[in-house]
Amino acid sequence: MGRLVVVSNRVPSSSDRQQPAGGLAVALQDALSHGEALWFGWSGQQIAQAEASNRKPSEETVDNVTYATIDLTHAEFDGFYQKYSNGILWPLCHYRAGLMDYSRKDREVYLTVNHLFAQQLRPLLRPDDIIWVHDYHLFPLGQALRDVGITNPIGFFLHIPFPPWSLMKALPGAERLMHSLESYDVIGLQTEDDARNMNDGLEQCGVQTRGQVFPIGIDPASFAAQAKACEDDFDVQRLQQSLRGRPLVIGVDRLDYSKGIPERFHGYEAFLKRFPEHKGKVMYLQIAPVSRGTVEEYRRLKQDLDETAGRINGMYGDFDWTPIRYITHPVPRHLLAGFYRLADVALVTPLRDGMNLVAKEYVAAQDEEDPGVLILSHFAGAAPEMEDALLVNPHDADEIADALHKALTMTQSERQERWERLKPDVWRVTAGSWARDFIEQLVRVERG
Ligand code: ADQ
Repeated sequence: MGRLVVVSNRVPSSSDRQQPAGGLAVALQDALSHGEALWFGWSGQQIAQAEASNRKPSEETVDNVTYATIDLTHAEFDGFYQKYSNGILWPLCHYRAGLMDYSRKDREVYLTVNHLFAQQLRPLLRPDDIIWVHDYHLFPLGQALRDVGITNPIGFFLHIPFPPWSLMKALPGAERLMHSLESYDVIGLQTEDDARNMNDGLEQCGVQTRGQVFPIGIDPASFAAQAKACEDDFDVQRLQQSLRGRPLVIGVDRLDYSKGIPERFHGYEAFLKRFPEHKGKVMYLQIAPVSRGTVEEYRRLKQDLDETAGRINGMYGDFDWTPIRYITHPVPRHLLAGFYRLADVALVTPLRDGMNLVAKEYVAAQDEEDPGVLILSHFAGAAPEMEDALLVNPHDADEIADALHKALTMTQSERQERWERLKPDVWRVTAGSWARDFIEQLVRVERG
């Protein structure tokens, strides 16, 4: 096999690479460690239009991996990243067409940046490279690479859901987008539902290619070891002492409307109302670092959450008890692992999610003698593999309330049985196996 070339919107910075905080960097760690590799994408830097004409990728090689990045102009960042990727494709793929703020101009910028990626990547490519493109920012990159003469095998993986064609076609130019997918040799999606939706769309548009399912996982062994090693960490101990023997319910999400955090707060409120015996006797910690804070919809969400948490704390709290501890800054990964292990219950209730790695991390972090309970939304991509979690409809506050009560009163033996049944899948489908399976398919294409 030739070199593996990964293309994603963002390339992790050198500090992110030293301590990858989840996401793609962690998932690809294993795949990038075998042989020579190139990772190409946006640097995260913005430049003025005047500096754009003589742009060239800047390259940095660390061990066997070369990281090549380009800067985007302010207008490219705005149209490609903020508006089209995060203001149109993200809501639409999460079944929220109503939040889509479409403009033809942004679509043009999106296509232009995809062509820019192709032009800038082309001189760095070798004839025997295999190319792996990631996520919705780069749907048309395969086509753009073919347009500049690249004939290498190209794969595409979509990390987020793919909606039914009846919804997807609300996107002006959706058919063109589906046709552009024909340039890929392998297309990967997270779940059977996503693959069915995409394949139906491809069929309706008369496109021959088809998507396949490659569910993503975590590195459970190292995550479990990290969680255990963190038990005595100063900050984990601080959290434990602050609980004063009360059970801990934890939520960990990027602050995003797809994660269902307001609905979760309402579920917790319904729980306090309907099961008052838990008042003052439980702690709910929600960690939700601000993401995409410059997009209007995300600002509105943050305001809504600030208000809802404040209202619930004001209404149900007491002078010695705060119902929701809510923080909007990130927590280092090793501490997260320790917090998960300490938590008696995890609330993972997205309205729609490609996979949701937090659910898998929570299972991996548990103490097998005394595991906690996972409450998981039916609409997380992880749900079909995790039927022994307490599965809930996140839109139903009472269902979340019932699940919380059930989790907090569950016997130790039931908790153990459920966890024993959740564990094998988390250990079987890992980040490493996901990347290996996908790359194997691409290599098969290369061999013809
Ligand atoms: P995300 O939407 O970012 O990813 P998710 O899979 O839950 O969602 O989390 C990715 C990583 O970020 C996890 O490793 C998690 O620990 C970390 N993370 C989340 N919240 C955090 C917090 N508050 N503090 C610190 N770290 C936090 C997208 C898709 C998902 C899909 C992944 C991978 O939206 O559905 O599972 O890609 O394909």
